[in-house]
Amino acid sequence: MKKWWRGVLSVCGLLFSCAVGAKVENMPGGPKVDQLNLPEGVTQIAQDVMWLHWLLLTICGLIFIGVFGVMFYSIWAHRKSRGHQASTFHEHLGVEVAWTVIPFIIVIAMALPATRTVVAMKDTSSSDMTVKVTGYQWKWGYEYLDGPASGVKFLATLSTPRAQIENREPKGLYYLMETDNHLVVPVDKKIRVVVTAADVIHSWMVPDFGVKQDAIPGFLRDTWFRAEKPGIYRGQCAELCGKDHAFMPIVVEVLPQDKFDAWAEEQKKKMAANADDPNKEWTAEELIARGEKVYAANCVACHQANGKGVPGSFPALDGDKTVLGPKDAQLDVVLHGRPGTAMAAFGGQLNDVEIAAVVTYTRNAWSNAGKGEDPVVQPKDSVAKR
Ligand SMILES: [Cu+2]
Repeated sequence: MKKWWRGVLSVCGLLFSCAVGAKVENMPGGPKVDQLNLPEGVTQIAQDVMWLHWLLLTICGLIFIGVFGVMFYSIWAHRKSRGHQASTFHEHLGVEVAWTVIPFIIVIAMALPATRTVVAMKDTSSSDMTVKVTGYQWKWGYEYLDGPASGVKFLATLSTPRAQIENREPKGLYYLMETDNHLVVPVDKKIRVVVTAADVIHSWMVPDFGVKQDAIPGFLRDTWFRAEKPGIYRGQCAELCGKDHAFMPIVVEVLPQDKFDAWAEEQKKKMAANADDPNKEWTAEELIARGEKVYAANCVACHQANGKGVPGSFPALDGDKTVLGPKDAQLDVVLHGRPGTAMAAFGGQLNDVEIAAVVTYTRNAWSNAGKGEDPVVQPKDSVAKR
């Protein structure tokens, strides 16, 4: 056997054994193993998009074969060695009309069904429910504007453990495609989605719904879907939005109406129970315990769990002079961000209890404990600094 052939065989063997060893499975609601086609989808729009995709691809494929077939045949059949002479005619009315009219007809034939689907995608009228979606670096915020869950709002953050991301643990089935909270909607209802962003451009994409809408700061864009089957569907941010662009997945749970109503009731009760009172005095222990959770959900991606940051990109908080200095300066940075850097303004996403808790946490975590000024920051300090 030739040497190179043996090399090819061993590489193939290696690839095959990796594929077997890794035991990759289909991700329910997400991509399938070796999936090449678009997902079947659970909305009319998704099915229309799939049909259009194949229609247009087929037309383009036939044109490709036709044009290149004629070209290669002509080159082969009229080659010089056969004694062919180049013809020298100029202007041919019949040919010129044909190559104008035929492509025009093809373009119109392709545009008609495509336009019908694009118009249907943009028709958000007479919806049953409206949800506002806000893109943040790097998570999604959801707010129910009407319907049984009216007033319910929450953030959906990546829930894949850091240990899997840092290769300290084997990767799970839903690696980077799972969130702590799901957008929950009723089945067979027209859900209008109003999309915006708080920092940079993101894009809210759920392939199974045939939905992909840019989230642009300062603008409201809307789209819609009507999921025909209950289940969990997964998507991702589809507009490059910075370091953790790949870490802000979308999980949508479609429930039967009665289950959705029960979920809405439960969320409202939970929100009432968790409503934070910014006038309450908290103990240091309470603030630190709450702050640790806020830190894990909002700060850990850049400043890291050990507070050391990422040298050259994101500053350490462990031993940082703002964190150890007067509380007002740190509150100002956390509430309003630091212009010209990646430090976002968290005043719009977190309430005053969460802000005070996370600031208190950073002042008492790692080697900062007992070193700085103002070790305990109360929610009312955050209110005053807004
Ligand atoms: Cu994004």
